[in-house]
Amino acid sequence: EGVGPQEYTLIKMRVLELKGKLAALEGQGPVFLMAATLRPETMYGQTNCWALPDGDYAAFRGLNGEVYVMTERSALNLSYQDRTPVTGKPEKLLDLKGTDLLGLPVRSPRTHHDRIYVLPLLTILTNKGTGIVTSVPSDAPDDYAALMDLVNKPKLREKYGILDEWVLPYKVIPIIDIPGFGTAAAEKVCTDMKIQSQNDTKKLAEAKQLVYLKGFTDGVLIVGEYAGKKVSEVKGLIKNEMIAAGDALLYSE
Ligand code: A2H
Repeated sequence: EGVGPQEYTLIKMRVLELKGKLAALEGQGPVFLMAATLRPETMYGQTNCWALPDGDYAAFRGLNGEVYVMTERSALNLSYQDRTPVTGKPEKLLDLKGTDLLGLPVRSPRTHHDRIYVLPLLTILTNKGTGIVTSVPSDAPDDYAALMDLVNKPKLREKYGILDEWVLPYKVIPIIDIPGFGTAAAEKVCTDMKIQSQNDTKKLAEAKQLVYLKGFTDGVLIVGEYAGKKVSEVKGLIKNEMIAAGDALLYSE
């Protein structure tokens, strides 16, 4: 990666039912999965969220009596950024595996659906961000390819215990128009490049380059209160509004 720190926006996704192992967090305060993104302006297009099934996660005491679920490494970084109660000492409440998170219903800011579900993404790196990723298949080629894997491969859903109703009702939501790419740029690029799965990493890296840059420089939002505005003009505004509303935090690493 480049020189200097990378700044992410952590999107706070409220867990709506403390199922399975998370039942141990009952009474500890509102529980949030903390998804790291570089594209806060795309949150209108979320269809699900991602965790790494084999990944190690934990629940930590956050600000204002809240609970944050993320990797231990990212919780430590966040604590040094004064976004946990004690600097340099994140208080761990519960160890979790990615498999404990799969199928949890969450409510995420600016999302069209009242609830979206945690699904498996096998290409998540645990040494980047929080290990939780939000899914915007209209604009992120990785998200589109991984969602199509789950839609098209019942065996894959079965392997991870993913119910059809967590996946199949959630279609790509057009949110940004990019001249030459249309309103579902990631879908177009994945189709044009014949990307077959989330493991098509070389092609996906190329696809990502293409739509990421174009989306920022030429993209125009087509939903929400900034519909008609260029992404480059409103990205910072949307990010700051979510932070002010308590729906997001800044995080650097
Ligand atoms: B982005 P960079 Cl719409 N492992 O958010 C793998 N990928 C991760 C991750 C991890 N541990 N943590 C975050 N990410 C994803 C939205 C998005 C993103 C859109 C379009 C492009 C895009 C919705 N997913 O990223 O390596 C997150 O996905 C393209 C670069 O730090 C995060 O932003 O450059 C991005 O990768 C961070 O990637």
